Amino acid sequence: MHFSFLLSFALLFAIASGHADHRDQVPLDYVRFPEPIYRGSNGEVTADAIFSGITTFAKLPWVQCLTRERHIPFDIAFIGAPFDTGTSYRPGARFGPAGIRAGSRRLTLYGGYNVPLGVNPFNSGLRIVDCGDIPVTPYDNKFAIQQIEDGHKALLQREAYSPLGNDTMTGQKLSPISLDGKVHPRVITLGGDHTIVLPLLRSIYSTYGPISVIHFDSHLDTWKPSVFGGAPSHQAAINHGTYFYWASQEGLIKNGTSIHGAIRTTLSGLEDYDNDDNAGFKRIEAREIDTIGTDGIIKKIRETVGDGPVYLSIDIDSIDPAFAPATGTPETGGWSTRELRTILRGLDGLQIVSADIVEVAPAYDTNAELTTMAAADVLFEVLSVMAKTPLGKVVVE
Ligand SMILES: [Mn+2]
Repeated sequence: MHFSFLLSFALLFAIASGHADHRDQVPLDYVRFPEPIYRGSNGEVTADAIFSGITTFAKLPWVQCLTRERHIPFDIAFIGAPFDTGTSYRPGARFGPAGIRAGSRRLTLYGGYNVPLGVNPFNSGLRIVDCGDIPVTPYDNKFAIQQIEDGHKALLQREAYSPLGNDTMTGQKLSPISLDGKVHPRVITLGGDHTIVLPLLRSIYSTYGPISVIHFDSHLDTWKPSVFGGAPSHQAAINHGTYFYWASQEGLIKNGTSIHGAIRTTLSGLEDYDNDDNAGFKRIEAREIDTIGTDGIIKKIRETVGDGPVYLSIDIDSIDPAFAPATGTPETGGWSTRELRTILRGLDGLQIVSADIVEVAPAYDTNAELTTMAAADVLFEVLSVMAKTPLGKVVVE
């Protein structure tokens, strides 16, 4: 094959010149934009492809989107942001991207068809890739936060591979919802602690302007630095409990159309809720699952965010530690993995421009990989919702 020839040539050249350039490394079983991984019963692909080889998210093709393959377009990209130096309690989310990828290995074993949503995101015509990780320094938070913003922007500000389709419900022509009128790809970020959402929202703002946020978390994360962390320095004031405070101060969040789900943290006092109101959020308490159920929660979310562009941020600690123990600040009394997945499927049809999952710290996981599997499966629902809904609004004639 032409490409393999070029690749072999590049590798030979690297070896011959004694210059083992990192950029020349590719996974051992690397296949560019393969046919759907599972091809029925003709024996071309066997189950061992799921547990052998180098692991990307859901065994998707690895594209070096930030370096030598920046010319390759895509529709949805997974990218890691291995940052955990904004954590208040248990560190370790820098290993989140690697852990989530390991937990995602089996997503396509049977083909990846999502029965309740009626879609196979891996076979939906979209080009979905794993871009690897944004390089993030563990020594300097200010620098790292800039790296994350730059890395995310470098992906988001490109044009998508596929042209915008028609509205899935009405069949009418769609027009893009971005500020520059172009169709941009969607980025799913694997955290990292929750601090990364500040640079991610800065990137989102550059393409979509102020955004509605759906935030699943046991904690508010809108705390003022004086309340959370004490803010001994300006840099310390930006951490995984305050990033939404800063995002709101910077005008990145659309006030009044954002909402938290699964909240159950203790507070410094009820004034934390006043502060949260001021940051632009409504709240769904974790315990509301017992009264209004998943249907009621879905309804509240949809009524709050409407049909405009929305960013989705999922803290794995929204799930109960019985199901997802490996996280930075676990809180009991959370939702089950099943409940969160049901709620996510209830977002079907929303204009989710990008998403993340954060606070997965694999060192605290069970040997059964409960948390990283939960994280991967949660993202499978997000990916399925994205695959079903093109990012566009119906053109009004
Ligand atoms: Mn959080």
